Amino acid sequence: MDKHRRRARRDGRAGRAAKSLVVMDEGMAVCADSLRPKLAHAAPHVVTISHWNVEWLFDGRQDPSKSPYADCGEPCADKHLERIAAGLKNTVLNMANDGGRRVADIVHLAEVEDEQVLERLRDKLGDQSYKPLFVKGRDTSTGQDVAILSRVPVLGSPTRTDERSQIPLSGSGCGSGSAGSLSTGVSKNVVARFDLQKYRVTVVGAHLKAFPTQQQSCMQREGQAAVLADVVRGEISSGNEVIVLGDLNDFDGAIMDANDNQPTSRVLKMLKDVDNDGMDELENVMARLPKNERYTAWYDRNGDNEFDRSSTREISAIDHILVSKQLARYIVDVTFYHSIDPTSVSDHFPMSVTFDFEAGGDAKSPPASAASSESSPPSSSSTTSQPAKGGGGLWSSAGASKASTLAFALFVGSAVALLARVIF
Ligand SMILES: [Ca+2]
Ligand SMILES: [Ca+2]
Ligand SMILES: [Ca+2]
Ligand SMILES: [Ca+2]
Repeated sequence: MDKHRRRARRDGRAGRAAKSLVVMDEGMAVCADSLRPKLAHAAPHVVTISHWNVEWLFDGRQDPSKSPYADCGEPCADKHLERIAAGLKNTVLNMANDGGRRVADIVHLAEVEDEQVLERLRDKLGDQSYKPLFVKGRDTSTGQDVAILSRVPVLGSPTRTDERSQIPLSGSGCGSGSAGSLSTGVSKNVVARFDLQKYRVTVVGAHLKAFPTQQQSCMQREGQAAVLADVVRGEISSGNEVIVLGDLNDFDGAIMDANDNQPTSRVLKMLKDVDNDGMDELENVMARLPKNERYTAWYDRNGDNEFDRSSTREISAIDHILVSKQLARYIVDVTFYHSIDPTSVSDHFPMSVTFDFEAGGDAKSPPASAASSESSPPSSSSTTSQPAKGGGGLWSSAGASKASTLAFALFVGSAVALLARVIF
């Protein structure tokens, strides 16, 4: 938070002259905008989907005191909005990316205040072909929401899940002690469906509870993962492909990030193997990157407000894009954009995955090294801590019935229930 306060004060002093904080080349962006092709209202055969935690993209008016711009107000919030717009134009929306092939069609954002701020961001980007998709969430503590800008038409209206999970889940590796509450929902999530070529794709965006290894947060996040896994199973049962993306605030124990961070939770495992049968339904696209590029966030561990690019101590991969296996066959590119200055723009880095639906759709598996040497669970605890089946859902809470022989029946039952209640 010190970093935020310093930034806010600096913005307050510098006001509109703080151009040097912007990481992009403004001239290039204007040029890029004028070159942006006008897309037909249908998904092109090359589709890029991106995610970025834009760190308190608020309007500076009556913002929660946790916001770094609460004190300085609108001038600082406006400055931050400009930085984020510039950051987007310089990364996931940069026409220089592969001749425009990798310009994002669907951008998921975390830490957006509301629909009005989302619209202001879109207007700042200067491209009205991106439509704001927003469903107000339930994080009353921060007021933060997740949101989507999309130039692919959404099917119906975007929605969200308000389901809850009991916590802690049995077999949790989060640690002993209280979960701090009896149940949890996913306060920040969005569910939107798109037709991407011949596939109906459900995009599930989320921002999960912060603090990867803190015990109660870990337990809550596992409950949140159980809720999202329910949604994913329902969508797959409906015949849809699925992309789960966002700030999941947790590490993937099967794919080491650049700093070898290990999760204590099973959040990523649960979101990849959504029916807990030992086979992943979703692939983490990070596996396709070399290990030294696998980081999405900066944490100023030594509190010096400096990001030391020569060290891995302050970086981690806690944002993720998980893609169902059928879609994953079409992945032609994965990029984490590390050009962003995390000390002045956002403490997270933007990320993209690009699909080419005319590129064959086969032989696009992650590198063998990622699959073989790194997809093994890091320790025996991964197998011993398998979540118990039964109870009220696929992942039961501690103390709930462990009627594993009923697991299949319950799975079918929950899938039918999901079909009935999930969305549209
Ligand atoms: Ca506000
Ligand atoms: Ca809000
Ligand atoms: Ca599975
Ligand atoms: Ca530092």
